[in-house]
Amino acid sequence: MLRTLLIAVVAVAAVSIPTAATGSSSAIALTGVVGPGFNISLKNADGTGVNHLEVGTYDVTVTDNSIEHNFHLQGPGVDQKTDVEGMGTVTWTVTITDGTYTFICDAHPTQMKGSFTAGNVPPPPPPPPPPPPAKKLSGKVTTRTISLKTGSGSKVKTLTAGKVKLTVSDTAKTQNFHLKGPGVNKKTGVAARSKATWTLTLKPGKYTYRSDKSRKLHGSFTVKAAG
Ligand SMILES: [Cu+2]
Repeated sequence: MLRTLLIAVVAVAAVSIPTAATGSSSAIALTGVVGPGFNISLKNADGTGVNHLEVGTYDVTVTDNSIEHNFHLQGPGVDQKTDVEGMGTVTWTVTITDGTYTFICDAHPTQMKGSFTAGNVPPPPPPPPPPPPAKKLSGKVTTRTISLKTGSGSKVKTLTAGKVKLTVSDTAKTQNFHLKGPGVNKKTGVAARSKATWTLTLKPGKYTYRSDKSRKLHGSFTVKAAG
């Protein structure tokens, strides 16, 4: 009876040991070295530099050869480092996921650095779109009329907030062109004929243009927020 029990215990132990061994050996080994000198590296088991890894578990064995440098591995879900003042060898078991990882010496981060990608690297964010060019407008005042038109010649009723380049033609010696609205208050002289070019930033709200000498000469338009 006791003999049977003993055999059973041995049998269970024999089965469980290989299971544990298989579990730990699934991690892939990488080797990191920092120092001596201003050298830092992270290599695959075959000695090549790590450029890209599959997603998974890795055993990173780091040898820190210097009291001036350290090895700092950082990226999605990973932040492991040795002491700058310390030396020695350490093994980190890390889970590498999609993204970009860096390894640097924290004391010399611009001179001693490296990086690799893993899994499906998220694409870099697209560059911001360039600001739209200034919209061209033309204003005109005569002795009897005032107008504000777009580049294509239609009357300005609504605009999108942003930059405009307004060319004003003041052909009347008795009138002027006066534009007023959020952040803008520009006018030509009443007594002179003149041409003016104003680069303006229009903000959401209502703008009016008029002659300061005649109530009949006026107009308005609305500016809406961009996007
Ligand atoms: Cu360093």
